[in-house]
Amino acid sequence: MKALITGITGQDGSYLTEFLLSKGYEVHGLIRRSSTFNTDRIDHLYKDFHDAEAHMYLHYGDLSVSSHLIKLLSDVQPDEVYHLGAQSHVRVSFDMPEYTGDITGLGTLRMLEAIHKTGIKAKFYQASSSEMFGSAPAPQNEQTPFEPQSPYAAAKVYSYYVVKNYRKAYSIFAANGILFNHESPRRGETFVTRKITRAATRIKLGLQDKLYLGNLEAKRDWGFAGDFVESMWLILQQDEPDDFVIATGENHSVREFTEKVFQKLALDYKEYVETDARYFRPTEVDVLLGDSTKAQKILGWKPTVSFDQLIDMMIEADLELANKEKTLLDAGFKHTKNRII
Ligand code: NDP
Ligand code: GDR
Repeated sequence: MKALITGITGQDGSYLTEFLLSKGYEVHGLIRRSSTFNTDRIDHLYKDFHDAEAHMYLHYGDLSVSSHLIKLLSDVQPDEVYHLGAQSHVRVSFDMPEYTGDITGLGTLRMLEAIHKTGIKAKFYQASSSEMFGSAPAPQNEQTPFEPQSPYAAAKVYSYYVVKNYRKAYSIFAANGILFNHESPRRGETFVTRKITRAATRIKLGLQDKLYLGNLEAKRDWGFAGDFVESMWLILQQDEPDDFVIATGENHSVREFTEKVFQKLALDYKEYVETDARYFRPTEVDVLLGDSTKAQKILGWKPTVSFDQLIDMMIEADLELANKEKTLLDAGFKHTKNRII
């Protein structure tokens, strides 16, 4: 089987690639040209294409250019397409609304049009999001009406509906996985969980003094990315295309997450955490809590990693990173990374 993944360099793309390779798939990924390396998360999976053991192939392109997508689909002829590529940061979508609409919204339409125009019989997975529920009361399931609260969420709602439309209009196997927040040691460092585990571990080792956050009262249903990518595959193994909510069914506030991380490092978060207005959103999503009964029944999917295990996993990985940084500093090297987040 052949899979094509957009967003292969992202958190989910890397876990999904590992998962599909372990199932014997040949995996093709769309990557953007960048002046710095952007393949950190998949470097461990890469083998030179001359190597007989190579099963992952990368192709340059961009979701803003239809011709790239049409060519890629014609060249690869995938059985399954996992469309994960997006401008995925909610706060940033307020700063870059038009770009977010173009990539996160129209990018999906371009992918579907490419499947339609090339006539390829690929199954299509769309990375829909719990952000689409926005201010709708919790718990949220497949019947909950969308009330998007950001340009990002509005773009995902657009994508959700074009998926349903192409399914009906052209009989394309196109399905939405409506995934609630999922995290891991590979989570981007500007998303709140990783920002917290990264900062707390650096504070523990004396590499940082303060952590500046936005709204501490927002509640999210946080799961482990490794569990969640499996649901993407299960959704495409069904006989009929359908839409599924994927969530743990448990939520916690940002404050609770922060307190727990610092506590596990024997620190009191109140001594280190301050709020900064720049991290608040013009419109916030206060409470997300997913009801994934349908996925559990039909897909047989359920999460395996608990909230506490997820935090432990992220702390362990970030402690190792902070230790490396400290070792370099102690040996006289300069700070290797100054982040703007
Ligand atoms: P990331 O932000 O980690 O990854 C986004 C990916 O999209 C990266 O590979 C990025 O490439 C790629 N990308 C961005 N812009 C373009 C472009 N113009 N052309 C081609 N590729 C592009 O996201 P996640 O892995 O966390 O999420 C995967 C998908 O799932 C996203 O669509 C996200 O919106 C959605 N989602 C995520 C959830 C989560 O909790 N993680 C929950 C629900 C939905 P590069 O590396 O070059 O930047
Ligand atoms: P989210 O994730 O917006 O849910 O989108 P994020 O981790 O960015 O925010 C979660 C909550 O934490 C609050 N918060 C902060 N957030 C960030 N990034 N930085 C801060 O300093 C901070 N302080 C408080 C936010 O206000 C919010 O309430 C993620 C992305 O992966 C989307 O692509 C995906 O669709 C959704 O999850 C489901």
